[in-house]
Amino acid sequence: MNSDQRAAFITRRQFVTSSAAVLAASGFARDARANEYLVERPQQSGRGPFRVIIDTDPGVDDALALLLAMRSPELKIEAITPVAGNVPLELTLPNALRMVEIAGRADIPVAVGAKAPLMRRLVTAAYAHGENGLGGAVFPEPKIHPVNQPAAELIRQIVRKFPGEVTLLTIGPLTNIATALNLDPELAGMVRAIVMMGGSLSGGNITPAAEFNIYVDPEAARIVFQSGIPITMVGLDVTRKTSLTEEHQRQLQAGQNPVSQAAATIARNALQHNRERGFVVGPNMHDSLAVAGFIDPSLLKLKEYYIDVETTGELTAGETLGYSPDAGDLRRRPGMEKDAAATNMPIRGSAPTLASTRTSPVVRDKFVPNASVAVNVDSARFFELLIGRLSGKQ
Ligand SMILES: [Ca+2]
Repeated sequence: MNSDQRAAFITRRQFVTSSAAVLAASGFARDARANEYLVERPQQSGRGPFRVIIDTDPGVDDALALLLAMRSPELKIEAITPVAGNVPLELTLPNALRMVEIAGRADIPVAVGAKAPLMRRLVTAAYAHGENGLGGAVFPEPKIHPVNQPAAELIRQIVRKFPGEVTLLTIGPLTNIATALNLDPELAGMVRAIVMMGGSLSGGNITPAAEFNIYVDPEAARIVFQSGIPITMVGLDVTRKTSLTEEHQRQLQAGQNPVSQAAATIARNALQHNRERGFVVGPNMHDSLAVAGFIDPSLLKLKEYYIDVETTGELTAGETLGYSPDAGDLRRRPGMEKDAAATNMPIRGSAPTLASTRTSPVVRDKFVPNASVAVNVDSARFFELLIGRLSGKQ
């Protein structure tokens, strides 16, 4: 496939992505009138199991997300692929192995991912996750080992083995996923969907512009957003509403199983870390929300956007831009949402510089959504699911 063919392929795939059939298949219902995806209940009973690969950088909230996933019968976890992010790979890899061991799920292959972003030096978030990535919670060295294939290769093999079936749950920087897509140009067309913790349409957390996962590897994120794979973006817009509390910690502590006890230890350390650093908010369960939103889509309210990633800004790299003809100042009054001027909204970039060969600010002629972005969350029901699953109550 040459680059022109690939561009046409992506355009077609993006068109298909926005179709009701794909959305229904991915478990989200579309309310055409509001152009939003609303609850479709009941979802939980009988949903799945779905084949998933979890790409992760544990990470306090990753650790709890992994434990949640491994206790959820809706998921058939084909692999876990640690990547450098919150802390270096030397820590995210053993942290992932520890969680697999604690959950008694040594059947799940864990594959070694990327040590560094595609084109940048690694920036970590030890300030939020502690030097060991688990808020300082100490667990024994894992006894189990990763498989031989590198993460990107294992992702490729699994997706090719089950074309159209595998959802990528990505809760770290997107380096492994972009590497897999770069290895195999046909792979994007075989991935069922991506459910991503990442991005924000309402400001960042590591810079005013960027959410951490996208900030760490914006070039990888851009490859993923432009891949044509149907994406659900669970970003800071909703994950900011998932602060863990002392009460949640007590509920985990009361759970009489190794998973609940480990989660309680991590939660206790994370709360203490947050308190000592004086953070007013959090610790937020960003990654667990992405996993929970896949398990039970009725937790999230979604809206279609065209998402692009800033990669060249001196201060803003990793910012996710959300284009929509019916958001912000561009929205039309009822009855005019389908006006040609609205639906033909071009995607506008920065004004061309004198030195550039680009002469127009328009980077795409027409709005075609490439992601469903979570714009609201039922936080109470999210925590019921998270704490219930971890503590063994549901
Ligand atoms: Ca993470």
